[in-house]
Amino acid sequence: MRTADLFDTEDPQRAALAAGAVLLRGFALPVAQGLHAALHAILAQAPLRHMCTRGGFRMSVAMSNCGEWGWVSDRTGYRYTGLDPQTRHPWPGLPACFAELAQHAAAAAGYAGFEPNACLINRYAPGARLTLHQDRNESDLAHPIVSVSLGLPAVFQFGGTSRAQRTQRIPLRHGDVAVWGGASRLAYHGVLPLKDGAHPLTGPCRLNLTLRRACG
Ligand code: MD6
Ligand code: FE
Repeated sequence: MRTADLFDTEDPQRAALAAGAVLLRGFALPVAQGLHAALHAILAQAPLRHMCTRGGFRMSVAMSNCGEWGWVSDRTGYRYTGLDPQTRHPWPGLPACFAELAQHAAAAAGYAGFEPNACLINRYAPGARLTLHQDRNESDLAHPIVSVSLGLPAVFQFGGTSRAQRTQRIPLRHGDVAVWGGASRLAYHGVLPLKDGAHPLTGPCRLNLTLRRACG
């Protein structure tokens, strides 16, 4: 598919990535500063940390969470927890501005009634990357995932439901929101190593928020 064919001619801001997956270009721009300010408060309570994979590798992306549930990884595997294993406190609450953005983006992508209860926060410094993976720790895969990009641009890899299928490369920029569900919910995806740069809001990094309905 040519890149130009991805764009809906009715709305040039909307790109269909695949069945069930929609990219809403710049959708979060009007609220980006508010999101960033809320993030600052969250990360003071639940600091970013480099988790380990089950295989024992330190992840290059630094992570934290807010909401009822937080995604964690360690030598025993991947799961959602109600407590931050580092502080032993509940994860900070999901700010209203996060939930509202996710609900509006989901509805714009055709997933009305999305009520997130978990938000994974990813911070990429230059060189950080996320290898191809599926998001499959959520109990009900009928709910979509809403992914918000802030700061430096990145290249998103997006494949099929088997690891062997070829991937497309999609640039994700500050303010872009991807909504991901239906036939794409178990698609393999990843992020290529972040390039050096500086962004007026975030400085030398990219921040990604993925809002989910993790459990219940
Ligand atoms: C990122 N995102 O963009 C990593 N997962 O930094 C993800 O892994 C992701 O963007 C599921 C759905 C959307 C995503
Ligand atoms: Fe993911």
